[in-house]
Amino acid sequence: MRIDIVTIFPGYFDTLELSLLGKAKDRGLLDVRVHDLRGFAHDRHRTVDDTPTGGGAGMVMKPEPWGAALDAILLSAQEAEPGVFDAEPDNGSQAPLIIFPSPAGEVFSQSMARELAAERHLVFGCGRYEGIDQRVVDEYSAGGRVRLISLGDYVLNGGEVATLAMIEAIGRLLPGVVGNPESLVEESHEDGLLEYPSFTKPATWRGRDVPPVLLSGNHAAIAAWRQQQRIDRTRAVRPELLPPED
Ligand code: JEK
Repeated sequence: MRIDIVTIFPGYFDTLELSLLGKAKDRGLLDVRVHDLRGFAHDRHRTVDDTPTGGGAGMVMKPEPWGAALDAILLSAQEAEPGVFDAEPDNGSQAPLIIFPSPAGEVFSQSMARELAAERHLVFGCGRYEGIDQRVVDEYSAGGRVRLISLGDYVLNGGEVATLAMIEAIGRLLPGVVGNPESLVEESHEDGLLEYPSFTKPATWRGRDVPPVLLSGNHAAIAAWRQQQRIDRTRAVRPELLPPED
């Protein structure tokens, strides 16, 4: 998968070199390219923001640098793979999908991560200040390959942290990225309950014993205990995830 990121803070994405995703990059499974939006601002001060039209607090990102950055990325995608823009957006298009992290977007979820992991090319546009001039979203939405996605119902200072979280969730679903595919198989059979608690050695730590059933070697009893833990935990902290009882 190819991922382009447009940001005024490229340093946020240095962490993509670490851990699982760094290895995926080294192994050619993930091709991440970070672009500094200021490199597409052509005035002397490389200005990317301006005052909100109609008044209001804060600043808004100017459309021109965004247009230049996104056009350059889309052009390079087309040059790399000339067929990608041929199909219609609702007909299995392989054209890049542009994601604008936004507090006004659809809320990100595991099912969305699965959808996005099936894409060939994602482009993340990370806004700052009060966000990006709406005409940028409208301009690229005309191609039918734009999504506004929110990380959750709280306010961040920009799209960078949301982009990192989404890339981590998507990246671990790509074939060959997670070391032990068994853990992904387990997840794909998910029923929406919270997970069971995990333990390792030693069997006693600070007077706290591992639940004895886990040392019993009785695999059916272990599976039953874990499933009950999942139900109990879900009822305690996320009852809305439980199937409706009648
Ligand atoms: C992208 C700029 C900062 C801060 C004003 C007024 C109520 C806030 C934009 N889950 C998520 N939360 N926040 C973001 C996110 C924040 C961003 C940008 C994503 C670009 N900002 C900012 C305040 C406001 N609003 C009405 C909400 C707007 C995000 C994601 N993904």
